[in-house]
Amino acid sequence: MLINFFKEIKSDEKITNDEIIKIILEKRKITDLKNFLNPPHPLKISLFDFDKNYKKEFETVIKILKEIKNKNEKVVVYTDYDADGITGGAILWETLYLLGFNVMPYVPDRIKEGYGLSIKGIDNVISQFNPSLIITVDHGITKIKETEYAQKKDIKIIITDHHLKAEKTPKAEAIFHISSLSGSGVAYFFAKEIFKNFKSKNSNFQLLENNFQNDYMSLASIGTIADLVPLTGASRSLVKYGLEVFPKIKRFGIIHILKEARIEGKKITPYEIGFMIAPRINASGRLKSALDALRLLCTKKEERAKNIALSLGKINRERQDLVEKSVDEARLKISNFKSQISKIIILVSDNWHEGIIGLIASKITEEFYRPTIVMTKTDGHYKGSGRSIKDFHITNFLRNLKDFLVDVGGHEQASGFTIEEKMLKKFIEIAQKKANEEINEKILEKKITADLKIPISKINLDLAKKIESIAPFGIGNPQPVFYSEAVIFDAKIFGKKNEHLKIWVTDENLSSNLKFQISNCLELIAFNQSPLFSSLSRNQKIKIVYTIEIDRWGDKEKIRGRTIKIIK
Ligand SMILES: [Mn+2]
Repeated sequence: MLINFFKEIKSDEKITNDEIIKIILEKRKITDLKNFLNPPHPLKISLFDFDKNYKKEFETVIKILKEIKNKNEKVVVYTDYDADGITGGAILWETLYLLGFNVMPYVPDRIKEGYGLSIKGIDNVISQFNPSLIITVDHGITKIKETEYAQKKDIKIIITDHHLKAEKTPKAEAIFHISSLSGSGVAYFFAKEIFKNFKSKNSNFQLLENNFQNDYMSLASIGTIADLVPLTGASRSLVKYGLEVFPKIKRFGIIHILKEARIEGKKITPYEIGFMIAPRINASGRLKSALDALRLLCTKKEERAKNIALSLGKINRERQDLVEKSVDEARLKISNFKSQISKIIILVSDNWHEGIIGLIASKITEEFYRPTIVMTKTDGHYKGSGRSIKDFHITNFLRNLKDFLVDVGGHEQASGFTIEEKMLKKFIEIAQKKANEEINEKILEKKITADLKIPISKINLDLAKKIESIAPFGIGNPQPVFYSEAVIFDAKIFGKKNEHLKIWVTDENLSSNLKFQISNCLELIAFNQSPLFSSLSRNQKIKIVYTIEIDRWGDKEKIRGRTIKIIK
């Protein structure tokens, strides 16, 4: 196990906690400290702050919307089926609806239509709603011929998206493409600008004002975290303030998701969003229609919200079971490999659910620390999903094999592709061969990355408080990780089944003198690590990689560490 760190702080070094924070943020290329510690409120950020050309672009939007409203023509908000699309779609659909537009949401079917605008999807929209305008949320920036197709059918297209641009963009009536935001973030600022233009004399003025201050901000924070958008700049503003207002939200959909996930009344952090709330919204689109999740977020009927939340909870558990079962099958396939595990793991099934192959690949990558490709049969084709380890660009790897593939897309760590059945065998053979050439042992060595190597004596409650001030943590701004070489003072096991471990550690140079006592030690919790207990002893040297947090009860505060890895 390799432990990487950005900088080492020595025990005789004089350094303040503020300086430690500065070093940590520097590593993240965050230099505007003032703005970072006090990010501007999303209400103070305008769509036009992202690109000054948007003022002109937006005039077109207003012109189109006014015309449509006068003629009472139909608008369709065409969104994506994942948590980012669903929350963004909810924001934009509801804004237009409350402003009196004749507007419907449309969420494509993941399996039958696939991601984004499609000819099939546009045909469905026409037959169901016959709109004169489609506004996309969280997709569209690459759909040139689909945009043209809709326009030929006399439908205007406005695109809001954050995905990677291609060389050419569609000839839509207006495009708002902001890559530093999530799709729901773009929808938030876009909808807010529409509200600003149509708010006068509107009877829902107060309601919408409140929504942009609370509900829509927290919906956008769900989409931003779920889509793994870096929590810096305006995305940090949305998430920081969006999470703060969660307790104020009376929206039945949110209340009942929290209830069903048993986190009602709990502080909502990116963890609760990423592991409890977003998976429930995503589950809907993975296993059945995602429109239910959008309905849940917008319904005014409490009974309906409760029922959909319960059903999403159930689908999410089904999804978890399905992933678990499929991962078991994947493990079995791996154990059947004749020789040792190859440098890239490639797995094929005829019956894994297409909606979860990415999740299977993630779990296998994590467990075996190998880039992993998982493929499953769909009608006529195989769909594939790849996940990678540090320092290996899986999408570039697949792009170099594009002669075998129908299409491929993604980024460094995650990829999706389609392949024809007759290409499968050859593809696997060549991919294995290329992986053998390109992946060296160094890449396959498991690595842990810490921000700082630091003596235990420099870790204190005030530092933990300063760290809290740079939250929320997530992509782009992860929770700071420390690495210390320490000695053990004491250890014990705890938990319902004695499954957890608690250790008290201090610096090595303290262990031989009178200061070697519990009050000078840092207490650390190691979840599910009790099997280590019997191999630990006082004075033993260990290496620990950990995060720190504040343990609060009543009005008492205490610093506590949480181990990521203990290395003896
Ligand atoms: Mn998105």
